[in-house]
Amino acid sequence: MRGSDDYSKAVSNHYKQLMEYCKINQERLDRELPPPREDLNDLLAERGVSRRDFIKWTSVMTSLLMLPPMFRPALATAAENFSRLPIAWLHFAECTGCTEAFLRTSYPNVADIVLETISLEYHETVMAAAGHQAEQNLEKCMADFKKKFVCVIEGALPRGLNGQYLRLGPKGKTAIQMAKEVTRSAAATVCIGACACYGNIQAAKPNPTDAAGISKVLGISTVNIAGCPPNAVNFVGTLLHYLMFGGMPPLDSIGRPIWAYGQRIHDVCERRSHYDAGEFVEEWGDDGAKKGWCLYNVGCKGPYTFANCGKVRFNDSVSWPVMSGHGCIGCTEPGFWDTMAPLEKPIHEASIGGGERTVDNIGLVLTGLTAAGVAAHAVASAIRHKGKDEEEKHD
Ligand code: FSX
Ligand code: SF4
Ligand code: F3S
Repeated sequence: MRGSDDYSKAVSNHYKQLMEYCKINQERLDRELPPPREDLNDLLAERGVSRRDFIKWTSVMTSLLMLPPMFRPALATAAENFSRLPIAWLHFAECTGCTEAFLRTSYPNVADIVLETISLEYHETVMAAAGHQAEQNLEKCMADFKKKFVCVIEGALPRGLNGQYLRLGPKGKTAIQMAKEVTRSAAATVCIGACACYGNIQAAKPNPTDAAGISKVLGISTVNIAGCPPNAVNFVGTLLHYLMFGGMPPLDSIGRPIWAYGQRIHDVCERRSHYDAGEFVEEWGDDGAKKGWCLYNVGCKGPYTFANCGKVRFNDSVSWPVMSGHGCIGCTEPGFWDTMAPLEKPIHEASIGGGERTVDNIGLVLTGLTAAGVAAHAVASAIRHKGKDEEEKHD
């Protein structure tokens, strides 16, 4: 009994300290960041979102970020400060589907409205400026907000022909050159989408441009919001954490925030009971498909994939791939597409472990890897040491 009392006391002290840390950080940001560009409360009212709905959303986000309810007001403040965080958003080798998915939502929820207030100092798809003027915007952002802005990157970096497959801007810089320059002056680098995180389709065999993800090409640590496209909630939540604690949330061993990518799709899937009962869809449209059985035999890669898609869903939480009847194709994992092919057939498990029903063993190994990643990252540590590491690397 005494042991459990001591434990509760230790937990409560830990959260009190974390709250203190959060307060200090929010006061610091208040002094350092520019004034809000948008009034979130006005915007929410304009879109018909009541204060009550906003409070409900802050409770959900607080619990998604694995924080106790006492952090809800601090999260609300972070959401109101979202438009104060300067962002330089770069596009390299990709389809722009990530930006499209974030900006074109038909039924914007609170996370989408918060995202609308984002302070984009530079974003090739949505800014009005072009050519030299656009480049000046980027240079101004780097000078005015040195080590205070966040660099967001969509797309992979082609390394072939000395980076010449992708040249950008009026000076024709290679994507690699541009990425180096901007990430060097940023407080943090957040990769949006599988392309920036791990290379994705550009890096699929035969990879003629020798493309790869940002972290691999530049040798820096990045926060990887994986997925093709990723869920806007995972991006917004990660930046809210930054606005609360001044650092990124704990990451797994491949740079993904644990709060969003710490669970295996297969372990929280609504069709899991059918997997356990051996009830599988064998062909599109068969009886099993009509009954909502497990999609493993038609290629579901949920057993090898870590993400919160089943929990947060897409399009204002309406659905997610498995719910709509197609298996997960593993878009949040490195090596997607190659390692997840064939997409509509099971992977031949002999090549990754052997024998029948190795799925559960694979899950245990993958979960172990994630746990190792968690242990390697303390809250807010990813960024605080980054500036120093980066300067050493680039010098
Ligand atoms: Fe990649 Fe995003 Fe997929 Fe596309 O930019 S993650 S191909 S949705 O657009 O980078
Ligand atoms: Fe769900 Fe796919 Fe796992 Fe089946 S294999 S339980 S559909 S995640
Ligand atoms: Fe991608 Fe699978 Fe989620 S395909 S969107 S990780 S369900």
